Amino acid sequence: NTLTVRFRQALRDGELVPHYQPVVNLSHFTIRGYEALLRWNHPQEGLLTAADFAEVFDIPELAVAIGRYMLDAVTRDMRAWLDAGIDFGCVAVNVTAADLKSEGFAERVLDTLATRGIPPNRLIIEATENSLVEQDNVAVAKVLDTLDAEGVYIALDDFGTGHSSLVHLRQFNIATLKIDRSFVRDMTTDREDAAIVHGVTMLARSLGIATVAEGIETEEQAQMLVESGCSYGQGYLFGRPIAADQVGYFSAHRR
Ligand code: G
Ligand code: G
Ligand code: NA
Ligand code: MN
Repeated sequence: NTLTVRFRQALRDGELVPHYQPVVNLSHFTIRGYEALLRWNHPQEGLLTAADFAEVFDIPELAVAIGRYMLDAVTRDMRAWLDAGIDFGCVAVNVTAADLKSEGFAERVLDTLATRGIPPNRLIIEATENSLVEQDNVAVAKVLDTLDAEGVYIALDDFGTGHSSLVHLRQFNIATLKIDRSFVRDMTTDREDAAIVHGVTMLARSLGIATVAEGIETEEQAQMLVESGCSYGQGYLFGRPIAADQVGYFSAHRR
C-alpha cells in the first residue's frame, strides 16, 4: 500500500527523527528523563506523529526496521548529550513484539550501548503489555533478563489497558509501570479512575516498582497523583515532545 511504500522511502531518506518528551519527578518537577517518540518530518505534510502512521508498526519487518533505526538515532543523541555535559537522566525507547522476537535483540541493544560508551542504566526499554502477551513468555523473559542483568531498565507501557498484567509483574524484571493516560484523563472527576490509579500505584510500590503517570495536562491531576503516591509523570503540563537539539536547554531549565 502507498503508506508503507512511502514510509520505507522516508526511512531511507532520513525523514524520520526521534523527539523527546520529558518525564519529571512529580514532587519537585525536576527532569527524570525523556521518552523517545518517532516523528516523520514529511516534506509535504509537516511533522507527523506516530499515531498518524500507526499501521506501519503492524508490519513486523517495518517495526523491526524502526526499532533498529530508533536505537541507533537515540543512542547517537545520548552520546552527543553526554559529550556536551547535558544532564538528561534516562531515555526510554519504545519496542514492539516484533523487536522482542527478533534474533539477537538484547545483544544488539547492549552492543550499541557499548559501542557508543553509554552506561546501560541510562536506557529504558519500554514494552506494552500486549507486546509481551503476544508471544512465548520464556523467550521474552530471557531477552528482558539479559537486558536487566546488564542494567538496562524495563518499563511496562500503557499499563491497565492490556492483558494479564499481574502475571507479567511477577514474571519479568519490570522497573517501572506507566499508567495509561486514559486513567489519568478523568481521575479528578471519576472516582473509579482515581481508585484504579491509586490501586496500581500501591500495588507497584509494594512490589518495589516505580510508576510514571502519562498524559498529565493539569496541576490538579499532578497534585492528585502525588497524593496517590505516584513518583513520576509525563504530559503536556510538563512538556511536549521536543527535538534532540532542545533537550540541553530544557534539561538545564527544569532543574
Ligand atoms: O507519539 P504519538 O502519540 O504519536 O505515539 C502514538 C503511539 O506510537 C504511542 O503508543 C507510542 O508509544 C507509539 N510510538 C511512538 N514512537 C514509537 C517508536 O519509536 N517505536 C514504537 N514501537 N512505538 C512508538
Ligand atoms: O502509548 P504512549 O504512551 O507511548 O503514547 C505516547 C503519546 O502520547 C505521545 O505521542 C505523546 O504525544 C502523547 N501524549 C503525551 N503527553 C500527552 C498529554 O498530556 N496529553 C495527550 N492527549 N497526549 C499526550
Ligand atoms: Na510509550
Ligand atoms: Mn504509554
